[in-house]
Amino acid sequence: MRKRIDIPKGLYGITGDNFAHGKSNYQCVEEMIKGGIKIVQYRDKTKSSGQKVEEARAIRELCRKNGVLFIVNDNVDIAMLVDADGVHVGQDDMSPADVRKLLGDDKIVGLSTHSEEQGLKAYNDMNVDYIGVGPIFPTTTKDTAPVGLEYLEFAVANLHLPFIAIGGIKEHNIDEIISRGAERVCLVSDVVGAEDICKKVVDLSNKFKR
Ligand code: TZP
Ligand code: MG
Repeated sequence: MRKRIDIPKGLYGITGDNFAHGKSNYQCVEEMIKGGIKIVQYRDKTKSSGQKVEEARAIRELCRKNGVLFIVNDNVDIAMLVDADGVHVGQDDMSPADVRKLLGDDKIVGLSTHSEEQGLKAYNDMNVDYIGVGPIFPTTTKDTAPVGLEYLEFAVANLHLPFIAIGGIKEHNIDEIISRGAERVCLVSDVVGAEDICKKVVDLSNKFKR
């Protein structure tokens, strides 16, 4: 049976150039990497597939040069084309088992979960290397109702696979997440919307060290 691939602890980066005050996704990822981020997901819900391939390919090379894991959201075809390290899917996307069939055992498959039931199902599915747990707090970045801290607490206690706490998390409330035992956290708008993304990543990463 395959073993789950380990996922770096600390901050998990996601692109979102709509929050980035004119910076491109590439520029945002450059700054995230300077700040020390070790895993980045390419997520873009508006560009054409041609534009996404071009952008993903460039960011993939940037990540490779810097030893940073590169994950593609939704598009298994784009992930395969650019030789990404993995794919992240949601509950309504291609199933983790089908993604696994396409990618093989050596790539990372991540799955968004929004409830205890979905979390338990993913925990029992060895095709899934990590899960997203959220949105913890209200967010405008994704159209899903917040699940609250209860699901996070359930995940810490019961789901022994790497999970990324996500959704409405900001510098001012990340301590509530880390203090509950989350070892991996993603902040989309707070990071890419920061004036100095590199400094933001450094400051947030320091919060895991206390
Ligand atoms: N999945 C669950 S919440 C979310 C995703 C991609 C968006 C999180 O964005 P933000 O800006 O950190 O609330
Ligand atoms: Mg999706």
